[in-house]
Amino acid sequence: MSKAEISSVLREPRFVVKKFQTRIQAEGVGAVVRRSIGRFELRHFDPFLVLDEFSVTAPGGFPDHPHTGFETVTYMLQGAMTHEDFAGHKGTIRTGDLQWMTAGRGIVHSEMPASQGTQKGLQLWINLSSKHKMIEPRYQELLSKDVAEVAKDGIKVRVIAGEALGTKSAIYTRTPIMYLDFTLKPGAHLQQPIPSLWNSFIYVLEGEGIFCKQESSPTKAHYILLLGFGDGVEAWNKSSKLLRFILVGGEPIGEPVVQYGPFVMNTQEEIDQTIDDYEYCINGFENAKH
Ligand code: FJE
Ligand code: FE
Repeated sequence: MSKAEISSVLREPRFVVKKFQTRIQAEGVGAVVRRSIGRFELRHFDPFLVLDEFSVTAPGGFPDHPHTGFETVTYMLQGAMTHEDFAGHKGTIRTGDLQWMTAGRGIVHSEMPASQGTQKGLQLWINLSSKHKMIEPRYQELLSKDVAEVAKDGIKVRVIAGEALGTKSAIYTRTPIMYLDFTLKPGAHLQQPIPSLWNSFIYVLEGEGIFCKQESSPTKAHYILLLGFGDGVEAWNKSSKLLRFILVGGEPIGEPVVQYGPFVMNTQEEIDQTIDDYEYCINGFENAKH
C-alpha cells in the first residue's frame, strides 16, 4: 500500500446524527420537489440553505425569479433544463451536466424544461459569506463529459466539486465544498475522507445503502442523512442492486442567516435593502426591468 492509501483509512469515522425522509411538495409552476434542507424541520445546515430533488414537465417550470447572496448548483439526473437570465446569459444542461451559479449581488432568471417528458435533478443552495454576498454573478457550467469520473473496487464516483479517489473537480467554489456522486455495486465498501470540521450529508438517489455503522439499518432513496464530525464516512452496499447517493460537505460559514425566500443575507436591514433593490431595479437589478 502506498502512503496515500494508508492515510486514507479513517481514524474517526462520522456517525449519522439525523435522518429525514423527503416528501413531494409543489414548487414553481406545476413542478414538484422533494426538499430535505430548507424545510421547516431543517431550516439550514451551514453552509447549505436548500436541497431540492426536482421533477418538472413542460409547460411547467420555474419562471423568472431572483436570487441574492448565495450559489445554486443544478445537477441534472434526467432530461434537460434551459436557464436564461436578465443579462442575456442562456444555456441548457442535460443529464449528467451541471450548472454552478454564483448569484452574488443578484440574478433574475428562469429555469424551464428543454425536452419532452419529465426533467429530474438536484438543486443545492450554498450560502456565501458576508464578504462574498455582493460579488458579481458568475456561472460555471460543466458538461457531463467533462465531469471527472473514477472507478475502483466496485465504486464509481463523479467529482462535481472537491476531490475523491485522487481526482479533482475543475469547479471553483467560493465556500469550500465537496460534492460527490457515488455509485456502489453490490458488495462494495467505501471509505471517503471529509475535512474534519465541515458539515456533511448524504442523500440517497437509488437503491439502498448502509452508512456509518455496519450494523445499521439500510437507508433508501429520497432520505437525507446528516453526519456528525469526524475525518470521513463509510458506506456499504449490502443489497443486490446498485446504490447511488451524493455526499456533500462544506466549511460552515458561522454567520447569522436571514432569509426571505430567494434572498439570503446576514441581517434584516440587508434583506429590506435587497427587496427595495429588486423592487426598484437598482444596485445590480438594473436589468430586471426587461
Ligand atoms: C425559488 C420557489 C422556487 N427549487 N429546484 C421560490 F420554486 C424557486 C426555484 C427552485 C428551483 C429551480 C430548479 Cl431548476 C430546481 C428548485 C426551487 O426556482 F428560487 C424560489 N425562491
Ligand atoms: Fe433559480
